[in-house]
Amino acid sequence: MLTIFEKLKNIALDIDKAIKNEDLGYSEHQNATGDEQLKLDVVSDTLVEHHLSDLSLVQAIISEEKEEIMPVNESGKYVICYDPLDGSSIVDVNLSVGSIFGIYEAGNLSGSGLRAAAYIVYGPRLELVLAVRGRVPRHYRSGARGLFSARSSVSLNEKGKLNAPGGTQKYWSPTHKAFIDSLFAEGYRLRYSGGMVPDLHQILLKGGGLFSYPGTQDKPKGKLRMLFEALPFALIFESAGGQAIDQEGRRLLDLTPEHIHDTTPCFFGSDYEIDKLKSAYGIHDG
Ligand code: AFP
Repeated sequence: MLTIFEKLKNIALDIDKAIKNEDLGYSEHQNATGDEQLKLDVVSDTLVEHHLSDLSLVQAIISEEKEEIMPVNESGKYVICYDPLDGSSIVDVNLSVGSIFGIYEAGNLSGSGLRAAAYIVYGPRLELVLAVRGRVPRHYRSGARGLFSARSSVSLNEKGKLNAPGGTQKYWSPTHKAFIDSLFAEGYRLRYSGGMVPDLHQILLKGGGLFSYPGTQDKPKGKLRMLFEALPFALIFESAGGQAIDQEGRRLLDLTPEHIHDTTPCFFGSDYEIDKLKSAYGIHDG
């Protein structure tokens, strides 16, 4: 696993350089879910592929930008699912964006098969958060010589102050709207950039809050992809002492996608906000 983490640091440095220097225009392609691909999406995907495809530990890689699974080494122990550049729609206006990685047991592409997860934040600083199942996530930041040094462990308080509500409001259900309004009425502050990596990173480092991307009238199954986005962040939130559930109150880590590009409604937060969400949605534990 350490070899994979070392590779992620190299990927972070390379994609960071590409974001700063490469053309921000569109390529001529769409990705597997029909989104227009930026040239930078393609470059980032190629960089990740280049770094991960020479690891004997890796059986296959699955990219948000690729339709199919890409085999690497048949006897590898892990399958790595990744979103090489999350936040394509905000990179042109110079907001922070990220990369997300889920490291799954080969043969078990599901929440229960997720062994470790990581994300990189390309912001004013380059940062990395790594979580191995059963251990508290670690937070790293790059320094003057590009080397990553450990900052601290990441842990959530019982309750936070931030509210990051995703999706188009006019398509929210009345239940969801009433719930989001009730958090603001309690004093929660709006923090939403349109990039799940910086939005969730902010909640994690500030000790709590809620990020939601519900099923909506226009996207009943939500927007965020299970293998590349929702499950990796679920592992990171649970490892930090928080919760991550879907709209029926199921732990995201109990879910299994039918297809590699499946999406799910998802909610990430500290205990207080997730418990409040469950009661607003009429979800009973057990
Ligand atoms: P893009 O990569 O197309 O910018 O999408 C980013 C994202 O998948 C995720 O990072 C955001 O949280 C979410 O979409 C924002 O979606 P809305 O704009 O619908 O709230």
